[in-house]
Amino acid sequence: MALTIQSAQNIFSNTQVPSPIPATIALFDQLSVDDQLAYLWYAYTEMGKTITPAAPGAARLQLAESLLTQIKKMPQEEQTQVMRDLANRADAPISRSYGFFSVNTKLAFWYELGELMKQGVVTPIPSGYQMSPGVQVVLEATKKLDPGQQITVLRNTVVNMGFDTSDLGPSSYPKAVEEPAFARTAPSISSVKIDGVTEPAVLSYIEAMNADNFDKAISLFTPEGALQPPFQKPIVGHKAIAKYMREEAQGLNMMPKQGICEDQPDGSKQLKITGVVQTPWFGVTVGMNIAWRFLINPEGKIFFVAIDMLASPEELLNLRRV
Ligand code: EQ3
Repeated sequence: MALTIQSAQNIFSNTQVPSPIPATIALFDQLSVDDQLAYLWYAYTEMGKTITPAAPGAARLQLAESLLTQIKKMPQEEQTQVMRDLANRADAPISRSYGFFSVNTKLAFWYELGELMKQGVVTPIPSGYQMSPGVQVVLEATKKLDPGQQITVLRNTVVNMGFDTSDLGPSSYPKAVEEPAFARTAPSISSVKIDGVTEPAVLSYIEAMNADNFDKAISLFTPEGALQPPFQKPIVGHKAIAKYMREEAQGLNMMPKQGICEDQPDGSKQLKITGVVQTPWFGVTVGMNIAWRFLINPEGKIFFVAIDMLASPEELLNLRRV
């Protein structure tokens, strides 16, 4: 039987535990725009007591510089309006430009705005703002998450801001810019060992990703292969996966620990591997507990891999189907 992405998405589904991240984001989405901005400020400053992101390099900040310069020159009311537009995904000039930014440029933009807020150059909370009880509910839900889950909530809210440019025609796209490289925080491990797993495609995948060697990683996929990032739809085909990896997978440190491999009657293999991933934004200070679910075709190529955020550290050992 031919492999399909739809059936691949369900492999090991009965070993999965629902993550608390989407529920927290759903609570956030219900807040008014001013409450969302206030929540982000409180959550970020609270988190900053224990973990802080690394400052983005000059090259990355340069991509956001023109917007930041405009905002710095604005009176307070206008600054607040820009932030409301971003949170509202409004079709306003700055929100539209932001909508074209890559994920990491969006994060760098907010990182810098956060610094300007700490310096008192930009106002964090709209003047006369009264906090609604809903903010406290989302903050309490956030406190219960582990640091890896907290930074995922923050990241996803930042990614979802700005005007949705996906439906605009290619003629409106700004000139594509090369993603600046992240400096690696740890030397990549050259020989990967995963308890219970010897599948060459999987070991080579981790090795290539830990060296930012995306050409090598892509060559391990079938031409119609797919990669499904956490809480997203599968990204299909070499070209789309390569674009995604260059934008979002640079500088990651992947530390798979254990896994299982199940041979299928058609010669394909299904593997589930759990371990920890570090992002260059937080380096060794935050480990995200994740799972990779691989479907390897009979020729040893990756047909599908899903990356899932785990609900709890206990789930790291939750490999068997029940
Ligand atoms: C200024 C302030 C505070 C207030 C204002 O009102 C609003 C906002 C938004 C503010 C600023 C907020 C800021 C600066 C937030 C910054 C958040 C950051 C830097 C978050 C970074 C998170 C990074 C994460 C969660 C990365 C996760 C990566 C993973 C899980 C990668 C997995 C992958 C693997 C393992 C693969 O094998 C394939 C690729 C893939 C990438 C999917």
